[in-house]
Amino acid sequence: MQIAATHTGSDFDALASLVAASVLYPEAKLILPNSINPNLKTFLSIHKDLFNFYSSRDIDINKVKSLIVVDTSSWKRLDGLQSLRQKKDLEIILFDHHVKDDIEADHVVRKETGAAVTLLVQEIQKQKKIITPIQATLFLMGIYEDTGNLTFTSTTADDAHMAAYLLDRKADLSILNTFLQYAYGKKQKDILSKMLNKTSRLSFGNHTISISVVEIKGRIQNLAVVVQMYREIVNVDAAFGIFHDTETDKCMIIGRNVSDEINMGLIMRSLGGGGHSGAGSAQLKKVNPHTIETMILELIKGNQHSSVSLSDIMSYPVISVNENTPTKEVAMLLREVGCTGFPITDNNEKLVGIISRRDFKKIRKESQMQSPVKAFMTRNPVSISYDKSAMEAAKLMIKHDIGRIPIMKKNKVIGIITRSDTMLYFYDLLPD
Ligand SMILES: [Mn+2]
Repeated sequence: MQIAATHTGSDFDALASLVAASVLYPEAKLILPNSINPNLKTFLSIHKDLFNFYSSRDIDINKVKSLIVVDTSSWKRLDGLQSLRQKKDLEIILFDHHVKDDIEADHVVRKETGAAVTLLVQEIQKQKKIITPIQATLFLMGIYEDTGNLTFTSTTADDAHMAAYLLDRKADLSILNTFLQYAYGKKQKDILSKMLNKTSRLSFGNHTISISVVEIKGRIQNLAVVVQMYREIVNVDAAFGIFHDTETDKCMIIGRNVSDEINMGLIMRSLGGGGHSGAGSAQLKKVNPHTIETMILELIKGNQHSSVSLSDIMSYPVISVNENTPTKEVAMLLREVGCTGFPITDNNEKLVGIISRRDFKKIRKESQMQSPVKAFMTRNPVSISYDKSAMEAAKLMIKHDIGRIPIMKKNKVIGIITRSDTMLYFYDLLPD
């Protein structure tokens, strides 16, 4: 007899890996551990008939000749199958994304992917096995749950490739959302309402943040989901939850961010944790949660990409040219100053256009060089306010395919920002 097993406290990755194992090994009996996560229970209460699961008590352990283990490499995480450990001539096949542990297998597929099911789906794809849309949905749930919808830093290109493959195989995103939502249960709901009760918003330059300190008792799962929802409801760019576990005096810090100017990973790494620009977490022992709050604020203030505004990095003084200046003079001035374009203003110094090399290509005859520059300039130029960030300027340049943007203060051009200004800034080539 061949059986497939996974770790206790099964999550969607474990369940998906188990079902994927049955696609690769149709003879295998699937052993579902006695303890599984609540959102899995909800899923199974509806889908159980589709899968044929056994409990370790239902099978005769002595008849097991082959054991497939998925999503764990540790014997102690295999519920009720400990006696197999002593069994001689037992074939073991292992698929796992965790580091090596005490299960010695005859055939091992181990890679540090975000989800274990990714490894099994790769094999399914390779062997051209047919899977149903429901299987594809479950496998994708495994990938999404273990990779935080492909956003955790543990995510690999393999996970994303297999997610694409499963969408191709008709994985149903609406079903997936319904069941992954259950990660948000009563405990999570209570914490979210606590956070919302004493919410505060702070503005830093161009972005808004919110930090919330909440006391919890013991380990609570899926706090990241809570912070994610909190950020969306409070509608800030970056949200931080500092969860103080009063039993262990540990603080779990979780951050979610959508601003280009805050790097959550950087902040969390400074606190001893990790992450990437959009999401991160850290854990600190025996530190007052309000001290952590202050630390986060200091880190955001100290983040130079967030505090520098355009007026700090623009080119100035800016030379602007009156719209009635003959084009020939403008061309000479450009050569003299050694730049590639000027803002054009009217007699009231109002910005009316911009002239750049590209505009000079419109000139066909030498005589046209006598015409005022307003004949060739680009009208309605894109401009930006001096208190905006370099990132916003860069985004405008990409959106409008332009290399320079006049910087405005109270309807006056006070400077210009060029593509090279933003490049220098982003690559930290500017002196402090
Ligand atoms: Mn896993």
